[in-house]
Amino acid sequence: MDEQRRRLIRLAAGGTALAVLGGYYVISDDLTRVAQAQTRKDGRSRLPPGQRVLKALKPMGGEPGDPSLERFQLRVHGEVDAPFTLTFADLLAMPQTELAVDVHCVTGWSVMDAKAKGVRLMDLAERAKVKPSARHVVFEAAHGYTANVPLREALSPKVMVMRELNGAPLPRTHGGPARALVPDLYFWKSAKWLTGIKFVARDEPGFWETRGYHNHGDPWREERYG
Ligand SMILES: Nc1nc2c(c(=O)[nH]1)N[C@H]1C(S)=C(S)[C@@H](COP(=O)(O)O)O[C@H]1N2
Ligand SMILES: [Mo]
Repeated sequence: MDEQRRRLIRLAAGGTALAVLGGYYVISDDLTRVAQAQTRKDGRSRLPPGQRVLKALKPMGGEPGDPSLERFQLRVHGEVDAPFTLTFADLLAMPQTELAVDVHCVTGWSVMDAKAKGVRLMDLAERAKVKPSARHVVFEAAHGYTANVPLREALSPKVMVMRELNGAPLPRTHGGPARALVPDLYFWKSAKWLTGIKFVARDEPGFWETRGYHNHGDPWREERYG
């Protein structure tokens, strides 16, 4: 991992960095206190340790993919019996799920209650007939960005291919036309400009996982770096 990013993460985790990577963020101390006092249905604290709450999701950069809905393709493949490729129209024709989710960036900010709409990964996995040999999911995005997630966690009903944010088409800066959304792992796992979902038997650490980030990335265990 490059030294500048490492330093930014250290600053953000310490609560002092407000200007981070390509924009500045308004951290709300009030929203942070509210979230810290709440408990999730699964018993975990609403806000993972070392995080502070931002009012709205901020674009964190990355190399954007093709914005065209006509050319959009999502390939579902790997350790499956029935691989397929979806157009954007195909994606819209699948059952749609709407969720309010909290997301947690490794640099120290969280956003609570973002409204996400899209297709659950578990529905795509069912359609692809995932083989028993599959153990991990690799999200594949434009320009070679990838992120790995254990299969069991990827099949959580909260994990989706997201195409709307807060009632509007997912902005390109946030990964539109469609991105992965894995709310319970650090946000780098949620690959923007998604092009593929690959099921694999053996783990394949992704873009950040091979650059110093933790291979798993659980915010409640502060699995920030490897
Ligand atoms: N394709 C792609 N996806 C990506 C990234 C990226 O650089 N490229 N960055 C990741 C990181 S580090 C974060 S924190 C989130 C940021 O998402 P946002 O820009 O919508 O806030 O996207 C993740 N997904
Ligand atoms: Mo990030």
